[in-house]
Amino acid sequence: MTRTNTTDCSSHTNDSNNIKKLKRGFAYKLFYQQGVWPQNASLNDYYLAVSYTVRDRMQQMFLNSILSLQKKESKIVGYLSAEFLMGPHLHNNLINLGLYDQVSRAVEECGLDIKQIIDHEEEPGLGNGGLGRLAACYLDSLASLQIPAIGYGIRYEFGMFDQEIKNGWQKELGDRWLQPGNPWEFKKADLTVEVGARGHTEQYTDDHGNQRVRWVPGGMVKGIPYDTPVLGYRVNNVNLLRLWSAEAPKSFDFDDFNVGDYQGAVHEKIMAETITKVLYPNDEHFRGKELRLFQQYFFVSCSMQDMVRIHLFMFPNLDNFPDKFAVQLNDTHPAIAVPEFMRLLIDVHHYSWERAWDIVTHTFAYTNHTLLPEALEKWPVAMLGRVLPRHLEIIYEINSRFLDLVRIKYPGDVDVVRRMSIIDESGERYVRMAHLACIGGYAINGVAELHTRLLKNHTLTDFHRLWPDKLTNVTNGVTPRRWMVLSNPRLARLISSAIGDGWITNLYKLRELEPMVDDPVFCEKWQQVKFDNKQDICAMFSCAYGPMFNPYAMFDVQVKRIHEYKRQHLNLLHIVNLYQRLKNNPNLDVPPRIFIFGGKAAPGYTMAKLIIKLINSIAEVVNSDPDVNTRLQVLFIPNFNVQIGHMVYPMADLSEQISLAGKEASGTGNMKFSMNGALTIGTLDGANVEIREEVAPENFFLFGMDVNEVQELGTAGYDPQTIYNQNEGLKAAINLIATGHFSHGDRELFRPLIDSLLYHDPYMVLADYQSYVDCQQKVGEVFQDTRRWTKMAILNAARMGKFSSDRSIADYCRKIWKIKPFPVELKLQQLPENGFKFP
Ligand code: GPK
Repeated sequence: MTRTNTTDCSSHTNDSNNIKKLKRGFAYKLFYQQGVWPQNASLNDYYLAVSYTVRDRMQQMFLNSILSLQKKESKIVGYLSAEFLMGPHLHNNLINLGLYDQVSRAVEECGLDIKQIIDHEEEPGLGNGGLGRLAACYLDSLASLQIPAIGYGIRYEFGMFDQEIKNGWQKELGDRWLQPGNPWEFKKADLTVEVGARGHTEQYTDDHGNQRVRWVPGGMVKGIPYDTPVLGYRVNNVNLLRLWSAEAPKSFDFDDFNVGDYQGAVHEKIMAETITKVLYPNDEHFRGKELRLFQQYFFVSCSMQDMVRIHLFMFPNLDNFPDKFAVQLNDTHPAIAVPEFMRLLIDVHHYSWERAWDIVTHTFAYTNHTLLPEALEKWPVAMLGRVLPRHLEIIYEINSRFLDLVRIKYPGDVDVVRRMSIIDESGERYVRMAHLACIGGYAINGVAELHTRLLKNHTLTDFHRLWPDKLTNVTNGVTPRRWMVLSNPRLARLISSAIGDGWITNLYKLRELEPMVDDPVFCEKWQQVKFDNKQDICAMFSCAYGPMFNPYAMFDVQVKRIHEYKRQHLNLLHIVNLYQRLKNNPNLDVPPRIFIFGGKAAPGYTMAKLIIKLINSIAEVVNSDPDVNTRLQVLFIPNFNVQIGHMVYPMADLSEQISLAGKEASGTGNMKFSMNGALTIGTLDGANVEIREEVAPENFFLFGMDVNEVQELGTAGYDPQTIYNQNEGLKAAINLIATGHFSHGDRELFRPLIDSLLYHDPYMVLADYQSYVDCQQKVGEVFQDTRRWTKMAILNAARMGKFSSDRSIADYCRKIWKIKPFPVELKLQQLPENGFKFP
C-alpha cells in the first residue's frame, strides 16, 4: 500500500500551503528548539531546524509502524550488526518522503540553499566500509519492501576517524559526529536494560527443587537505546535503527561518595562509558582486544533482551520466538548472541537445554563476509572466560553436544572433530566465532556466488558436508535510492524521462534503457550528464590541489578501504608505467586520464599507510610535470566516506575492481559505479563475476588470473622475482619507485612495499601486472571511441537490476527469514486539541 496523501501533494495550492507550513515549521524550530531568532541563527541552527521539521513529517508513519511491530501476525527481522554506515539522513529522508522539492523551495524562500543545509550534516560514520554500508542499504530496502525490521547496533560516540592527508601521509582525527546535535535519534530511557560482565557462576536449587546455574556478574552497565527512524521509499513503513549506548548503572554513587571514594565512583562511570566510546577502525583484521569483545557482548545482550521483551509483550512465553523474530548475524561480530540467548532461556526463563537449543537454532542466521583468515574472529578462551564466564560454560556445552553428533556422523575420524570444534586447540586455546555462528543458527550465507562456492569448498567445507542445505548464497546489493536518485539526480532525471520512474523500486526496469543505445539524442544526453558530474568534482578539487582537472579526461577511480588484497598498488604500477611511456614518447596515443583514489587505512596497518603515501607522492611528481600533466593526473581524495561517495560514483568512467581472485567476498562499490554508468576493469572476483555475467563479457574489461589459476600458482610456487626480471616495463616502474624518483631521492621510504612485491606477496600483484596493463591499453582505445563507450556504459546501467539491495532483501526473505511484506496503513491520529487524560 503506497502512501497517497500528506506528502506528495500535486495541486499547486496544496504545494504552496505545504511550503508555507514548512517555513513556519523552520521558524518554530529555530525559536523553540534552538532558542535563536532567525537573524542570529548559525548554519547548524538552520540545519537542525530543517531536520526537526522534516522529522515531524515522519512521526505519524513512525509511530504507526511501531504499533504494527506489536501485531502478532507480523514477523520481524532483527538485524544485528556492529556497524551501520548510514550516511547523511536529511537528504535521504527528503527523497524517501517525496519532500525534496517542497523543502528545497521552502528553504530557498527563506533565503537559504538546500544543498548547503544538506552538506552541513555530519554523517554518522558508524562503520568501516563495505560491511557497515551493506547493513545500511539493507535497512533501506527492508523498509521500502515493507518488511518489519529492527537494526540493532552500537551508538559509538566516535565513529570512523576522519582522515587528513599531511605531507602525503594519512593522519587520523576523532570523528565528533554527535557534537553538532543529532536531530534524527530519540533517546528511549524507559527501555534501558542491564548488562553484566565478569564475576563467576554458581549452582543453586530453586524453589521447585531444580538444579540451576546463575551468573553472578562482577559488575553491571546500563544499555540505553537511541532510536532512529528508517524510512522506506514512498511507503508508510518506517523501520527502526536501535543503537545502544553504555552508561554506568548509577551516575553518581552516593555510597562511594560517602565513604570518600569519589574517584572510584567517577572511575566506574568512566569505565562504563568507554564501552561504546569508539568504533574499532580495523577492517577485516581481527585484533583480539578485550574491550571489543565486551562491545560485542554489550550490544548483543541489550538487543536480545529487547527482543525478548517485545515478544513477551505479545505472547505468554518464548516458545514461539522464532515465529516472531528472524535474527540475522551480520558477520561473527554478534555471534555471542548464540550463548547469550541460551543463557536467557535457561538461566532466566528456565527452559531446558533441549527446548532452549531448539528455539535458538530456529532463530539465528549468519552471514559470512570474508575469506581472509586474518579477519576470522577467535577469542582466547581465557579472555572469554574472564569477561563472560557463564557464556564460556554454555559454549563448552554446545561444543560437547555438537562434537558428539560429529563423532556419530564420522566414526573414528578424529581429525574432523579437531577441525570442526568451536575450540581451536592447536596452540593457545581459542573460541572460533564462525563455528559458533554456523552451529547456533539455521542458515549460513555467503555474499556472492563465487564467495559462497569458496565457503562450501574451503572455509566451511566440513559444515557444508554435515549440513548440505544450510549454506546458501545471497548476492549483495545496494540501494538505488541513495546511490542513484540521491547522488546522481541528473542521471535519475534522464532515466525517468526515458522510461518513467518505476525503476526506482524495481531496478530490473532499467532494462528498458537498452534500446536507447541506438538513440543518438539519448546518448548525447547521457554523455552530458557524465560531463556535468565530472565538472562538479573538478570545480571542487581543482583549486585545492593545484592543477586544473580536465573534465574531458577519463576518470579512472578506485575508492575503497586501502588493503593489500584490493591491490591499489597494482593500479599504481600501471600509472608509473604510463608515466614512463608518456615521458619517453610524447606522441603516445592514449586518452587523457585522471586516476582518482580514496580510502582509509587502518591506523595500525603500516603497509596500507605506505600505499597512501605512495599515491600522494606519485601525484605530486606527475601533476607538476608539464611533460605529462595534460594527459595524466593523479588525485587522492581525503576522507572517503558516504558523503564523498555521493559525488564520486556518478562522475566515474572507469571502476577499478582489481583484487586478487578469491579475496574480495563480494564488493559493493563495483555495483554503485556500474549503476552510474562506469565501466569496470576487474578480476573474476566477488560480485564482479556476476556483474560481468549480467552486462555481458563484451561490456566488461576482464583481466588477471581466476581463482583456479591463483591456486595453481600458489601450489606451484609464486616467484615474483622472475616476473620482475622478465618484464622490462614492470622492472622500470618498480625501479623508478625504488630509486627514489617519487620520494625526493629517498630509496628507503618505499622499500617495504617494493620488498613485499618482490619477495613475499600473498596477493600476487606482479603475476597479474601484464594482463592488467594490456587490459588498460584496451580500455584507453575503447574510451577514444566515444559512441562505443557510451553504449557500453548505458548497457552497464541498464543491466544492474540484480544488484539492487531490494533483490538481496527479497532473497533473504524467501530463502532465509521466511517473511512476507507487512504494509503499514496510515491511520492519521489527530493529536488531542484539549490535552489528554493519562489512561
Ligand atoms: C568483510 F569481513 C569483512 C569485514 O570485516 N569488513 C568488510 O567490509 C566486506 N567486509 C567485504 O570485504 C566485501 O567484499 C563485501 O562486499 C562487504 O563486506 C559486504 O558483504
